[in-house]
Amino acid sequence: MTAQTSTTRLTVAQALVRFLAAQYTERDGVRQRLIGATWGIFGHGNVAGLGQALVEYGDEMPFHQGRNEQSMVHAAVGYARQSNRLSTHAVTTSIGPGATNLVTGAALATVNHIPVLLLPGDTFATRVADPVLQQLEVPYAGDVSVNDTLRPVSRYFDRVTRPEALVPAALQAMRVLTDPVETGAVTLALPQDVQAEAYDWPDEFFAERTWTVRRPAADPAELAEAVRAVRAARRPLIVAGGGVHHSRAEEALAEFADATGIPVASTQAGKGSLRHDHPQDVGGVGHTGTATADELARTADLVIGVGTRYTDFTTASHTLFAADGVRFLNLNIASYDGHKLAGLPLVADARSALMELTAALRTHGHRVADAYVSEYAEDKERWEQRVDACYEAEEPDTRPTQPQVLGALDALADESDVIINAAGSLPGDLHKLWRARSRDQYHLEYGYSCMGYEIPAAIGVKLASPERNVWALVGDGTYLMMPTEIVTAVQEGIAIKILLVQNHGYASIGGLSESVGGERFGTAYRYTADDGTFTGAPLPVDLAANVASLGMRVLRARTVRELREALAEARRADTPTCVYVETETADTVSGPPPAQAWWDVPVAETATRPSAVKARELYERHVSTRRRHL
Ligand SMILES: Cc1ncc(C[n+]2csc(CCOP(=O)(O)OP(=O)(O)O)c2C)c(N)n1
Repeated sequence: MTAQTSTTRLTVAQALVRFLAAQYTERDGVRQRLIGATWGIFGHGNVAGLGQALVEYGDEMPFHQGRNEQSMVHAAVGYARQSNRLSTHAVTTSIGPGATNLVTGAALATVNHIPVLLLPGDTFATRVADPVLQQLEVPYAGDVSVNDTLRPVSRYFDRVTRPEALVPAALQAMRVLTDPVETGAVTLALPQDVQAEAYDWPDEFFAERTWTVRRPAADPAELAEAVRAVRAARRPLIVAGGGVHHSRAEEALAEFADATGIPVASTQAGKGSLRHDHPQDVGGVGHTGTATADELARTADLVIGVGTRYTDFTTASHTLFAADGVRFLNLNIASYDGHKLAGLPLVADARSALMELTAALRTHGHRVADAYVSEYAEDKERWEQRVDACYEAEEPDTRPTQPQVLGALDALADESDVIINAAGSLPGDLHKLWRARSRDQYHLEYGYSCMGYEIPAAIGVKLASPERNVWALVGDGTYLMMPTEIVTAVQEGIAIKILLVQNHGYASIGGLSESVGGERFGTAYRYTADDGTFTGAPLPVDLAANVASLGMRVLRARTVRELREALAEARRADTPTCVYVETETADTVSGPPPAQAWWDVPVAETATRPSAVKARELYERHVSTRRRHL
C-alpha cells in the first residue's frame, strides 16, 4: 500500500462491511445502494470475523438470517432481479459445508446473469491450525480448499489471503457485479484468520463510490447491417429474452414493434416484455411456446433475438427456425450471445440499440405487410380461446386441474402481482398460458431451472418491492426440496404468498420419462409396492401441516370454488400465507395445450423394453429435423 494521508485500523471483515455499505450504482440518473443487505448463517469460519463486523456496523448493513446457504443465494437473486440488477445482497457463510452449499445458488446466478456477492469463510491462510474443522486436505495441492468449487460458477473469484489484498479484490468484485455483460455470482473467499486480522486502511477505501451501469450504443456498421436485414425481411419475428428486462427496454421494444408491425415472441426470461394484450405479443416461443409464436418461428425469414441466449427450449433444440435461408439478427450486450446461430451481431445495450433501430427504420417508413399482421392477429385470437378453455372450470365444486389453478390466480391478479416459479410442470404451463400484465410480473427462473428457488426468491422479490403481491408457485417436489426459508419470512414478517400444488410426485419428469421410454420410473411419491417399485398408494404426507408447522398460515382448498376463495383471502393477507391445493390430472380437453415444438432428450439407442424401442424410433425422426445454422 502506498503512503496515505489518513488511515483507520479495522479488521478485514469490518473493513469489508464498511466498504460494501458505501457502494452505489447509477443508471439513467437513478442512484441506489449496490449491496442492500447481507444474508448469513454463522459457523466458526465467519462468526468471529464477518459476524462480529456485522454486529459492529449493523446500522450500516441490514442483516437477514437464512436457513440454508443455497436458499440465501436464491433470495439475493430474487432481490437483484427485482431490482433490475442495480442492487443485490451479499451472502456470508462458514467454511466447509456452509460454503459448498453456495455452489448451486452461484451457478443459478451466473447462468441467469444476476449479480450476487458470496462471502464464504475459508480455512486458515497461515495454515497454522491445519486441518481445521471441515477442512478438505488435498495431498497434491496445499492451496486448494472446498471454496475452489465456486470458481467455475463465479464470474469473479478471489481469495483474500492477506489484509491488503482486500482492496483490489473488493474493487474487482464491484466492477464485475455492475458490469452488464460479466455479471453473475462474485465470490470473495475469506480465510477465517484473515477476517479477524487488523490493518490500517486508507480512508479513501471507505468513501462512497458510484458504479455506473453502462448502456453501450450500437456500432454504426453493425447498426447499418441490422437495418438492411430488417428491411429485407418479409416474415421477421422478434424473440425477446431476459436482456430486454435487464436493460429496462420494454418501452423501446414496444415502440420498435409498433413502428414496424413485427410480432414479438418471448423466452421464459423475456415474457412480459410486451403486455399480453398488446396486439403484437404472440406469447412464449419454443418447446413451451404458443402455437402462434411457434408457427411464426417455423416460417420466419429473420429472427431478431433481443437479449436472448437461444437455449434449447427456445430453439426447440435447433428444430424450430426451419425456413430455408432463415437468418438471425442478435441484439445482445454480450458479444458471446450476439454471435450465436451465425447471426448478424448487434452488440449493444438493448434499449439503446432498439431506439436507434426504430429511428433508422422510421426514416425508411419500414413496416411489414398487412397480410402478415392479420395472419398473426387471427392466430393470437385463436390461442386466447384455447387459454380460456383450459383456465375455466365448468364445475366449480370439483378438484381443479393445474391450468384451472392458474386460471383462478389469473382471475385475481392485477399488475401488482408477481409470480415466481422455476421447475416442474408449471414453467411449461405458465409459458404457454400466463397473461403477463406488467413487465416484471412473470418471474421465471428457467436458466438453471432450479427446484427450490421459488420460496427464497419470493422473499428477495418482496424485500425489493414490499408493495407487490408476491406469489411463489411450487409443486410438492419443489416444496420438499427447500421449504425452510418460510421460517425467515415468518421471522421478519415478509408477507409472501405460496401457492402449493400437490400432485404426489414429479409430474413433469414423469411425463417426460414416459415419452422417452423411462416408464415414469422413480418419479411418483408412492409407497413401495410388492415388486419393489414405487407404485403403491400415495404417501400420507401432509404438506399443508408441514407449512403450518413452520409458522405460516395455511388455507386448504379442495375445489375450484374453495381455491378461488382461498387465493382471494391470501392475496388480501398482510402476513405470510400459503394456499394448498391438490390437483386433478388434466385430460386432453381440460389440460394445457401440448408442446408445439420438440425438446431433445436423448433416448436409449438399444433397449429390450418396447416403450424405449418405440420412443427411440420417434426420437430419430425428430433428430432428422435438426438444423445447423452456420
Ligand atoms: C434441484 C433440481 N433437481 C432436479 C431437477 C429436475 N427436475 C425438474 S422438474 C422436477 C420435478 C418437480 O416436481 P414438482 O415440483 O412436484 O413439480 P411437478 O413436476 O409435479 O409439476 C425435477 C426432479 C431440477 N430441475 N432441479
